[in-house]
Amino acid sequence: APAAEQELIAGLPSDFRWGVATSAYQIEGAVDVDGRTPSIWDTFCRVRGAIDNGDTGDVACEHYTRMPADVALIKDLSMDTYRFSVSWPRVQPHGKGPASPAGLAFYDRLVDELLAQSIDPWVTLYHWDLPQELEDAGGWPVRDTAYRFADYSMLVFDALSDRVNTWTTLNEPWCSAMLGYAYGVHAPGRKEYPAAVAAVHHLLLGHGLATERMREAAPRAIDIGITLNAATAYPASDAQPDLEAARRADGMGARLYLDPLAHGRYPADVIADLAAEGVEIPVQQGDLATISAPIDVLGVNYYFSQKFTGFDENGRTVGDNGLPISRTLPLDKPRTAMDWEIVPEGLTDLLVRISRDYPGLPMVVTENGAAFDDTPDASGYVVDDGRTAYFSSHLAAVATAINQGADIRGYLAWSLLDNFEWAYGYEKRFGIVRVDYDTQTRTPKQSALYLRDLIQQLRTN
Ligand code: PNW
Repeated sequence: APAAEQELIAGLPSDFRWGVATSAYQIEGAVDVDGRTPSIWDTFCRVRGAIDNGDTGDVACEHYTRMPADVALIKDLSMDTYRFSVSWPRVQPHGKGPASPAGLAFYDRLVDELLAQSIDPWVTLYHWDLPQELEDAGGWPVRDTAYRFADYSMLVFDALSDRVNTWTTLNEPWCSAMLGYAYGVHAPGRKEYPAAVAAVHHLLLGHGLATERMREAAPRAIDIGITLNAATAYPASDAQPDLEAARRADGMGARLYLDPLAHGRYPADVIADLAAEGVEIPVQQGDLATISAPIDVLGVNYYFSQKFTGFDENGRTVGDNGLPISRTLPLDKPRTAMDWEIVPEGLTDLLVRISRDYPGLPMVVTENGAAFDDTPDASGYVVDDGRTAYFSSHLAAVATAINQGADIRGYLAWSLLDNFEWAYGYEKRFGIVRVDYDTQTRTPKQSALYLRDLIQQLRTN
């Protein structure tokens, strides 16, 4: 890595948390064993054209049966934290009612295995796999789903809270609501804009209800948080329409979540933007107090940032629909295989901005990583220079944010394994460990060894 980056990274705190992240549907496979019922992703994978190559999570990385070896791998890589998600339909097959003992038993074994290796388990309760039965009842646009989520959360909490100290309610509610219910590119594949905004509110309400109940039931001091995906929205220029486009993007992408969570109110400018589109957030009495229940840690997932303009190609600022123009323009940076631009300074700017606007909220980077077109040698080893450089530049960006006063406690790489990359199927590889899907062989890539060596060095400092 460049010397300037190395120096910044070497200055990271000695008690910094290091880990890797995964999610249930992306790695587990075993979708029809031990009483698990379909989630919205099992259903969506069967929609023609929804997923590249017609891929599904049916087999994935077979983590459900290979879990002990995968935990050993995390240990080999010197990670102290493993962030995984619990599959709702595995643990509570009907989305309501009793837990499935066999489903819970898997996570019970996983937690024991992690603790036996001195790895901290970080549980995410919802990483997008809503039980299909709850979608059939309306899904996240329906208020009842928030209460179902809180009930489900308590089933998991009751089973694991004797050993698990860190609990994350939701992973990236923006993705669940917008990709799932507005753009239709993620499960359940609906394109219903007002419903998507209702989904945002009910996801946040579910977070708040679960947070209140877990806190109340906690056997000791535990950490509760939520993970958001956010980015820095750069204006293309200082022209008013560009500044406005960046403001709107930041409003819908970040402040629509951060403001109710941290301040107990939806941002007035976003409410006004939505009203101009004829959309209202279905807030009921007391909801915002629930949503703003205190949390201990904010998870930040970061992949890229974008530049926004309020002008169309013809210089107009208002579209045919009467709404203001919002478009992204290239920042002219190199891109990953996802076609996402590589913008490490966007991570610094994001972390510094959150720490300034929402003070007192410790942060952990709960996902950061990149897909590249890996070329394995005969042994399966991948010299992934692009991914290694991505980690180095983004770790330096985190260190820069800390040096500017941001309270960042740790960094979790996405992802432990190549896995089911949602609408892109298995084509896009985010793993620091290669998975040969024919043999299920795991081979740490160069980037994994880079992180391992780095962690070992920093620990001995
Ligand atoms: C995250 N976007 O998803 C998820 O938490 C992971 O499950 C996923 O594998 C990872 O990032 C890589 O994609 C995102 O369109 C999906 O901006 C889409 C976006 C961001 C994050």
